[in-house]
Amino acid sequence: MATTRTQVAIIGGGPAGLLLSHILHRAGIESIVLERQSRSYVLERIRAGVLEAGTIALLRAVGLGDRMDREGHPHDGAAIAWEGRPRFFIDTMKYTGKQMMAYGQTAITEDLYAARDAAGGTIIDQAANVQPHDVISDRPFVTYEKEGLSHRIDCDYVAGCDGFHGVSRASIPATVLKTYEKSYPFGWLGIMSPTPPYPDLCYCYSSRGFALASMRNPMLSRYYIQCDLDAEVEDWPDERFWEEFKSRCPEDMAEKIVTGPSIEKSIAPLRSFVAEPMRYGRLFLAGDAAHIVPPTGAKGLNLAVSDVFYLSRGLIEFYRNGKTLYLDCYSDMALRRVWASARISWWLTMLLHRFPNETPFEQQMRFNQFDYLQASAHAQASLAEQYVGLPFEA
Ligand code: FAS
Ligand code: PHB
Repeated sequence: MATTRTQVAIIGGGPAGLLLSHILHRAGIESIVLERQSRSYVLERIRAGVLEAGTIALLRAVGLGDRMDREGHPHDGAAIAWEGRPRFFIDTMKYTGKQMMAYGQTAITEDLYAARDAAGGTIIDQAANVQPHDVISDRPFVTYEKEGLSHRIDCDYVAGCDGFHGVSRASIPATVLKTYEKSYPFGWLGIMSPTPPYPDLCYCYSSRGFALASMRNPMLSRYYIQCDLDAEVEDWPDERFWEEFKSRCPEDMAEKIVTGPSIEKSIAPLRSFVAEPMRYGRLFLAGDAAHIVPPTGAKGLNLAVSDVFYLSRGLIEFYRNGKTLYLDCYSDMALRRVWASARISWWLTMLLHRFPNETPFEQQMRFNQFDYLQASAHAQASLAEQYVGLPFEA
């Protein structure tokens, strides 16, 4: 078995793993990223699209802001179009002085790959059967297979950035790990189309179900509609999607939707999931490996970024001055922000979707919640500060 050594072994080459490797490199700390898939496979996945203010600031601070600032689309908030009620705007600029940014996860991953390549970073793609070992000792290591050969990486720490279906969380004993989960009785059918997007980020509440208009760039639109859990992409030819989408938004908005062929179409189930603690010995979980939020609040990718902020701060403190204060409080600090994002994502999901078999009383509660939002500057300020992203620092 070929053996190498690094300071931090990172399992997973998505946004969390690549960003962690990038930030550690800038602090002179070595890492190796082990990614199960090929680079093209990782880059073909269509995922998040909206960045919180904290993510924007961090990407700029670590030298990843140029393309984002050139090609991203800043937003002073997001609109909520509610059937039969006045348009509402989550005005993050008015209440927090901060903006969101529409800039796709694919672009961020491309930027991260480019930065790691430029720095001579080690990303091992198509690494099979990656396994962390001895993580509660002070000499952990990771094994993997590639092209029929077995490899071992000795390290000081292991970062589990391998997403919801990864191996890292699964390697924490059930006697240690506590998980919390909620599944929603619907999914999101998303399409990407090479058309000029609707100008605003707009969430729509309709008696027919939820819809969302978003974007990636001036010629790339991203749209979603709530769909049944058993829906199949094949049941949704473009024509049917566009007709249904327009039927869920107000007329003045529907008129502005530029339809076109879809270049990507997929269905994602919605779930809330949190695993505690996010540390087990010298293994640290970050990103979807530790938590999943329904995309209604545009929080998933942004939570991965704040996890990496806390974890990189702890690792840098250790390698710079041998202290482990930030590593020791990593799980608590990350989880405080995880739960806040999990709650607002759940709250927006409950507010904006039609639930099968909901009672008239439950519908009235939803309508009144929206009316209160319209009427109260305090409620608007509270939603705005959570939507734009709570500060990373406690
Ligand atoms: P990722 O899942 O992105 O990356 C984990 C990486 O680890 C993957 O590349 C995987 O191949 C690799 N891996 C897994 N197991 C491994 C193993 N055993 N060995 C080695 N590598 C392994 N968030 C939003 O904010 N807005 C959205 O609209 C949105 N839409 C989404 C749609 C879908 C279908 C999904 C699944 C997620 C969506 N998300 C959205 C959330 C998403 O953006 C995640 O929050 C984000 O990808 C988190 O990044 P990572 O934690 O790096 O996890
Ligand atoms: C997206 O652009 O993919 C997007 C935007 C806002 C969300 C979820 C997804 O809440």
